[in-house]
Amino acid sequence: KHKFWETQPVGQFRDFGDPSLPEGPIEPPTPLSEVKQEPYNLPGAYEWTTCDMDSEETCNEVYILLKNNYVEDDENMFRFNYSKEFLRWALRPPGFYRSWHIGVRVKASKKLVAFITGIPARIRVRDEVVKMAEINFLCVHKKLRSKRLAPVMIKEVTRRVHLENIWQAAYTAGVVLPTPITTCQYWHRSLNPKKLIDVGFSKLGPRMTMSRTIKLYKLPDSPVTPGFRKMELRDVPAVTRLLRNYLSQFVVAPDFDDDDVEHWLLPKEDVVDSFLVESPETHEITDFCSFYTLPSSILENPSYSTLKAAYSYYNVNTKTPLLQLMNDALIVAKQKDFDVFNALDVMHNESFLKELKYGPGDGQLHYYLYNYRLKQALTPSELGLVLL
Ligand code: YNC
Ligand code: MG
Repeated sequence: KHKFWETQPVGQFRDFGDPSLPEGPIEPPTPLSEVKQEPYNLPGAYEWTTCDMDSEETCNEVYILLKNNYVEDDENMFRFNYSKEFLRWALRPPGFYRSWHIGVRVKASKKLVAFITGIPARIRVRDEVVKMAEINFLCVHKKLRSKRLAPVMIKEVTRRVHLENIWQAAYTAGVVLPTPITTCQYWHRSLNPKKLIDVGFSKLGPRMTMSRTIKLYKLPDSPVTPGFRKMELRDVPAVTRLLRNYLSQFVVAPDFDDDDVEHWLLPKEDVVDSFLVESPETHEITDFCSFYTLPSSILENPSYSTLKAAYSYYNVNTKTPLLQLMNDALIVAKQKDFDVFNALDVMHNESFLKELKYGPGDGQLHYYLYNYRLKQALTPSELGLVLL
């Protein structure tokens, strides 16, 4: 059934829940000299290219490929529209490898028709920190689908990850593959219900009018928590401490240091927003929340072309109730003109989703590890990892 995935070192459906199999790497690393030195073969009309995301021209080609061919919802009404600034941020974290930003071009025209990326990350699984690649942005042009190009791209990124002496990876997908470590659900909190209904993102509830719906989702004009403010560079050490301590409770979570926090969480306009609570008395940083900006193109709508969506990222509370902290996040997202605030049911998110009027989405997000077996699947609340 999975001609490609059956050949890969991933938990196979038949082994799942078999207590005799140990947790950890499925295959041991091979000596680097035994890693294939040449790229995998592509069909004759295509060639590999390494995409330099510093180059305005290349970044634009990637942007256009994804804008026209990347992930859509089940009903093909919306398609992710990652911005160029977002792509640069997502693909150039501390220690990134340019060789892991892999494109495929048509030899004759040089047109970019496929893409896959990896970035390095330290991910903790129980009490072991594992160097991994996070794989993302796998995309094949719509006209080249179902030609088995994806397996070649996955093998090529794997080869280039192996060349850096890294043997594990983490990734998410909307499709079921062997074998999810957990399956999460997106929840959506309307900020601009009129537009969401007009574009078909949400429906007017039964026995609801538009004006009652608008009133239902109304929010205060500004955050209510005293000391709630935007994160700054000087906050990096305190945020790292807060986040490391918080993430230590989850079974799978990133192992962030100061450099990672500066890259991933310091606010970057129209890419990532982070806020914290600084105690007005002690000036201690007690709580933190963040979200990233990922608009979607609205396909075939006469009045609107983009849906402005915020995605919950990492949130930590020690003093402020999580419900209040996340309501303040909704308030600042509304101030910034987002139409909707999305969150997965990971970490402690379940505790605020219903009360803050999020509704469950359709479609699921499956999390995977490559070459690392877990004895049992996790619940979403045991997962402390958010991929972009
Ligand atoms: C997918 N999303 O099952 P089998 S998520 C992984 N992730 O193989 P073909 C996928 N595998 O089942 P197409 C996958 N989607 O026969 C399909 N597959 O064993 C598998 N969509 O290949 C599929 N982006 O080329 C099958 O299919 C085989 O032409 C079929 O191309 C697939 O970024 C795709 O959703 C997804 O652009 C490129 O449909 C195409 O359909 C497309 O005939 C729209 O492929 C955009 C989209 C996916 C977003 C993502 C994470 C990717 C993770 C890849 C796996 C990484 C493994 C770790 C590597 C490093 C290891 C180290 C160390
Ligand atoms: Mg294909």
